[in-house]
Amino acid sequence: LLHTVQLAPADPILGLNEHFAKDQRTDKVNLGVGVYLGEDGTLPLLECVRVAEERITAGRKPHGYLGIDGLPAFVATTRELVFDQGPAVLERVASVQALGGTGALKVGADFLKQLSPDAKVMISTPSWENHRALFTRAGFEVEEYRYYSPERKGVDVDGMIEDLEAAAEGTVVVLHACCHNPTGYDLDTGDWERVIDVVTSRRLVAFLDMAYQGFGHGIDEDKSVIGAFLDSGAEFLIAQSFSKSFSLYGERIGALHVVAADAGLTAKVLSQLKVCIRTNYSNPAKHGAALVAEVLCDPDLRHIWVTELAAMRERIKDLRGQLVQRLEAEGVTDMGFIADQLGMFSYSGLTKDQMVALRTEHGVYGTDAGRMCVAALNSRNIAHVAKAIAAVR
Ligand code: PLP
Ligand code: TYF
Repeated sequence: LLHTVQLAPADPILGLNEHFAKDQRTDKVNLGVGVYLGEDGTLPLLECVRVAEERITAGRKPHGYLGIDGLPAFVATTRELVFDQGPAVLERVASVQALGGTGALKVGADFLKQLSPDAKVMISTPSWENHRALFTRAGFEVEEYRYYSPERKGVDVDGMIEDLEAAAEGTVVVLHACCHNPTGYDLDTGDWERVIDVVTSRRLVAFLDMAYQGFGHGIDEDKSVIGAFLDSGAEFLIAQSFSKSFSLYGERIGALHVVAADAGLTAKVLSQLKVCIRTNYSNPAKHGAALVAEVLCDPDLRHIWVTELAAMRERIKDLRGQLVQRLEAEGVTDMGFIADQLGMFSYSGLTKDQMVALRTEHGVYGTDAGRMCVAALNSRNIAHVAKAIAAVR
C-alpha cells in the first residue's frame, strides 16, 4: 500500500519556517508566517494569559474530558464577544469550541458538505493559502472571486460583486471578516453592504473567517460586519480564532458559530455540528479554552487583554510607518501603501523572483506571493529589511 504514497509539497507558508531554521546567517529575518512577535523578537506571553494560567494551575483540577461542543464558560463568553445584539439573536446561533480558526473552518466545511453536497465554495483571489486546500479536502470544488487589484492597491469591489452575482444559489462564499490575509485590504462599510445584498439576493452562504479580531481597528470595529449580516436576516457561519488575539497559537483555540434564520433551528444545527466533531476528534482540548474563559469572564483580566491587544495593533501600525520611512530613505518611494494595510501582513507587490532574491541574497523570508509579516519587524531588523527590499527592486 504505502509504496504508492507521493511526497506532498510543503505548506507554502509553514514550509518557509523549515528553510529559515536551516539558514546560517545571523541577520536573517522571518517575515513568512503570520505570528506577532514583540520588540525583542520573541512570541509574547500576554500578561492576562500569564495571570489566568497561574490561577488555573493553582486550582489543580483533574484533566477530564470536555463535552463535544467544548467548555461551556468559553463558548458562552465567545458568543458574547462576537454577538452583542442581545439574547434573541443568541438563540439563533449554534456555537462550538474548535481547534483554532482552522478547526472551526473544517468543522463548518464538514457540516456544510453534509447539508449541501453539491454546493461550490468561493474564496478570494488571493486568499489564505489553506482555504483552498481545506475546502477541497472537505470535498468541495473551490472557485475564486476577484478581490485584490494590484493596479489599485486595494479591493476590486466591482469585480468581486460581479463574480458573486454569477455564483450559483447555495454557493459558500468565504469572506475575511477583517485584516484580509494576505493582502491587508478590507472592504469598507459600503462595500460590505453591496456584498451582503448579493449574498442575500443570490441566496449564497457566507462563511466569515475572523482570525484577526482586534488587529484592524479594534475588537468591536473588526466584528462590525457580523452585525451587518445579522441585520440582513441571512444564515451564515463564523470561524473565530484566538491564536493571534490571545497569542495562544499552540493551544489551538477557536470557535465556530452558525447563525440560523430562526431559533427553532439552533438545536438541530448544534446536534449536527456535534456529529462532525465527534467523528473527527471526539471533543476539544481544555487548557486554551480555560485560559480564554478566565480572561474574558474576569473584568480586570479582560481589561488587561483589551489593552494588550490594542498595544499589539498600535505597534504594528507604527512598524508600518517606520518601514515606509526607511524604504523612502533607501529610495523606494512608491510603497507608501504599506501604511494603509491592516492586520499582520503587507502584500508588497514584489514578484516571486524578487521574493526569492530577498530570501537567498538577504535572508529576508516572505511568501512567494509577496506577503510579508509586518508584525515580525523590530528596531533591530527593520533597517536590514528596508535595505534588502530596496536592493531587489
Ligand atoms: N484563517 C485565516 C485567514 C488565517 O490567517 C489563519 C491563520 O492562522 C487561520 C484562519 C487559522 O487560525 P488558527 O491558527 O487559529 O487555526
Ligand atoms: O497565514 C499565516 O501565516 C497564518 C499562519 O497552514 C498559518 O495564518 C499559515 C499556514 C498554515 C497555518 C497557519
